[in-house]
Amino acid sequence: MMKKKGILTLFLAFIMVLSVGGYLEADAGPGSLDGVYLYEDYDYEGRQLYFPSPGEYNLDDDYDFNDELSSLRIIGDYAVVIYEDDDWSNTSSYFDSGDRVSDISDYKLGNDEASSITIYKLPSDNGGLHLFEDYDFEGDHFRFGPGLYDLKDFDFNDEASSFYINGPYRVTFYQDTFSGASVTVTSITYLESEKLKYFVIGNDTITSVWIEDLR
Ligand SMILES: [Ca+2]
Ligand SMILES: [Ca+2]
Ligand SMILES: [Ca+2]
Ligand SMILES: [Ca+2]
Repeated sequence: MMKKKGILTLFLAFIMVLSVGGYLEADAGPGSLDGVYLYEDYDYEGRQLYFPSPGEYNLDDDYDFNDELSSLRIIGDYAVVIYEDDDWSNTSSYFDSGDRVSDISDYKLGNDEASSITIYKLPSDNGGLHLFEDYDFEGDHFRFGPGLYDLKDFDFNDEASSFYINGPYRVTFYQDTFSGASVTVTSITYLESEKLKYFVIGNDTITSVWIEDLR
């Protein structure tokens, strides 16, 4: 009986480790597994945190990594939003698949400021909704897979000016947080009409998006 309980306790401990996201630290050397890598120093040096799973993470209590981030890398199809404050608030910077950031002071967030992050899994082959800050696919760029997204969480409220959809997705754009005026576009109608490349649902008004996978 004792033995069985011991195994159960071990099993529960394992589940708990998994449920906080699972991370490992390595002193040096770039990882090769898919995921998001955060580094204490510039040029991918110093203490490293590795996140293989989507989720929301506070860097303060859980990882003893508050206001430490200086560089990062993303391997595979992930996006990460990095926030200045705990609990996913205040200024943020967005990065996605393949990004290598050797010096985060070049970005809005700044050096040694990061306190919380959200990691998203993205579709393969550059799929999903691509949103741009400016017309003609210029300026800051964001990519989203299936799901509901409040652009305020991305520090990107009322900023989108152009978009395209890559793959079999239906996208609903809302002027408010999943309410107010909305427009739904599917990638099929997009493919049929080049003009939709330049279709904008009210410039600088989009606050949230809902992306459905049509497969
Ligand atoms: Ca640092
Ligand atoms: Ca901070
Ligand atoms: Ca804009
Ligand atoms: Ca709006």
